[in-house]
Amino acid sequence: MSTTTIPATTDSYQTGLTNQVRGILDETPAWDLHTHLYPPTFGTPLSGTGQSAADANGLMLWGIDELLTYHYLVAEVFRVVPSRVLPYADFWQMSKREQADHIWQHLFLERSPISEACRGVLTTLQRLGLDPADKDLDGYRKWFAQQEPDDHIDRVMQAAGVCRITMTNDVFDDNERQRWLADPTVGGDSRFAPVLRFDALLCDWPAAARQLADWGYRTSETPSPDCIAEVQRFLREWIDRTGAIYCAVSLPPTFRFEGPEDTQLSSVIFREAVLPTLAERNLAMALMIGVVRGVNPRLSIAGDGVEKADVSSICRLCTDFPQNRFMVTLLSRENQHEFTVAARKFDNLMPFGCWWFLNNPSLIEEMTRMRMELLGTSFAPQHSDARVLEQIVYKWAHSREIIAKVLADKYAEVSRAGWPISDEVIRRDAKLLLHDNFQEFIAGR
Ligand code: HDL
Ligand code: ZN
Repeated sequence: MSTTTIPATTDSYQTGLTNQVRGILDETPAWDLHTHLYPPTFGTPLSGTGQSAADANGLMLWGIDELLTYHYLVAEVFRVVPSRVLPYADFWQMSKREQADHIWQHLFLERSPISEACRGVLTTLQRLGLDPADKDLDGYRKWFAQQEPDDHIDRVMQAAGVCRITMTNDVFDDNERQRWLADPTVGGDSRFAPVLRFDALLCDWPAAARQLADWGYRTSETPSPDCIAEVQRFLREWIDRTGAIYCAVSLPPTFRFEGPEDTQLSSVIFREAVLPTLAERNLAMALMIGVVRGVNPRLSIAGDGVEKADVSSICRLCTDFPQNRFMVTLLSRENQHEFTVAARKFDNLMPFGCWWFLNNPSLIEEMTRMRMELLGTSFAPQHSDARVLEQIVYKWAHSREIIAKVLADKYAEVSRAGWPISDEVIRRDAKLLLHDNFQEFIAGR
C-alpha cells in the first residue's frame, strides 16, 4: 500500500489502518524470547502416533489435557469448586486426565470460559482446526493423540507465527540437568534456543553453595575469592554446555541491589561472579522480578503471587555494570510506569513482555501504550511464557491483536501530524518489535 490518501481523521482510516497493521503483524514471525517449552529430545509424557515410548518425566508438554491443566486454570477451578468441597490433596491425587475433565466440566461446560486462560484454550483449538463449539473433549483428545510431536511443533509454530522458541533450562532442576549431562546434543533442535536459568544461585545462596559443592565445585557459604572463581567456573561450564543465548533468574519482590558496598550474599555472588562472567561471555542477564513463591503452597505451582519490586535496584545494576545488558520484566502492574521511565535512562536495559498475571488484554494494552509513548519502538512487547506447546498459538494471537491496535493508534496520531505511514514502515517496525529488538540486544549490537 502506498502512503495513504484517506484523511487521517476518519473512522474508516483508523479501521483500515488497524487491519493493515494487524495483517502485517500476523505475517511477521516472532522470536518468543521466554517460554518453558522443549523439543521432543527432552522427552514428552504424551505419546503421539509412532512416537517412541513416552517419558513420564518428559519436559515437552503438549496436548489438550496439558492445556486444560495449565496451572493458571488449576488456580481458577478452585475458585469454582473450593478446597472445602474438593480437598487440594484429592485434586493432586487425580490423574492428569481426571484433572482435565474436572477443569473442563467446571470452567468450560458449567461456566462461561471468559478468563484469559480459558479463552486461550478455545483460541488454540480453533486455530488448530478444531471446533470449540463441539465441546467434544474426547474428540479433541483423539486428534492430539494422532499427532507426531516433532511435526506437531512445526504446525504449532506456523499457527502461532513464531519462528524461534526460547527455552528455560534450569540447571538446578535435576530432571533438566541430568538430560544435559546424559546427552550434550539434547538442546540441538534449531527451533529452540537455550537459556541458562539459575534462580537458586541468587535466591538461596547457602543451598546453592552446598549443591555446587555436591557437584564438585569448591564452593562454601562464605563467598571467598576461590569460591567466587568456582561459581564462575560453574557458570562457564553450563553456558558452554547449553549454548545459552542469555542467562535468567526470577527474583522475589524483596530483591535489592544496594551497590558496591552491598554485603548481602546474593549481591556478592551477583556482583563478583555472575555479572563479570556474563560480560566476559557477552551474554545478557534476564531479571524477572516480583514473584512471591508459594503464597498458597497447597496450590503447588499454581500458588505463587505478586508484589511490587524495587526499581531503584535495577537502576543501580544498570549504572554499576554498564558493560552488562539487562532484559527485565516486572510482575506487578504498579511497577510498570516507574520501570518504563527507568528504561529511558539506561540503554543497557531492555523491558520485555507482559509477564504472567499481566498477560491479559486490559494490562497488555495499558503497558504497550505506556511503553510506545515513552520508548517508541525500542522494547520487546511480549513473550508467551508458554508451558504447553500449543499455548503459543493463543498467547501470540491475543497479543498481536492488542499490539496492532495500539500501534495503529500511534500511526494515526503521527499521520494527523503529517507523517506518512506506509506498508514498508509498518513491516520494519513490526520486525523490530517481534524479533529484531530482542535479537540485537542479546547479540550486544
Ligand atoms: O519463573 C518463571 O519463569 C515464571 O514464568 C513461572 O514459570 C510461572 O509459573 C509461569 O509459568 N508464569 O507464566
Ligand atoms: Zn516463565
